Amino acid sequence: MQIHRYERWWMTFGFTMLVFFLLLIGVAAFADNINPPSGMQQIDPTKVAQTPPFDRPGLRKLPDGSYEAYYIAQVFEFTPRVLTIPAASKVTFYVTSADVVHGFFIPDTDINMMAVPGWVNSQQHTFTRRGEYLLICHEYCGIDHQDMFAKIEVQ
Ligand SMILES: [Cu+2]
Repeated sequence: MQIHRYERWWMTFGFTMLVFFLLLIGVAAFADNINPPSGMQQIDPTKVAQTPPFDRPGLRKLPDGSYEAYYIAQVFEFTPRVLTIPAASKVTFYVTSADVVHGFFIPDTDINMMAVPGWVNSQQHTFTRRGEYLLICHEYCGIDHQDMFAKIEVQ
């Protein structure tokens, strides 16, 4: 079989790049210990409403003055639908899904998560501006996805 010289150079370049990038992934995974998220809290998606702390979704004040907010995402609503938070407080949001994958997004903040059945996702935010915030689902979850939202009032 006759392979043109340029074709051989190009195949050598492609193969070299493939090996180089596989090596980079190997170094990142094993030497630098960079891996997909693990050690996340798990939950039985069929028993979310009975599993503490999601059996009482809502806001909890911690001894250090910060807050924890527990949310359940389920077609096509968030529980709780309205949450009132004191201004300038640090809130850790915990969210899980009781059915399919949902989004958990609060525009104008850095809260942007996925609510995945079987897993508890969390993110922290300090609300410095008073007012009303919208919490929306930004992962298509079904026929009424566009109506899946909740409200957060910062007072
Ligand atoms: Cu949705």
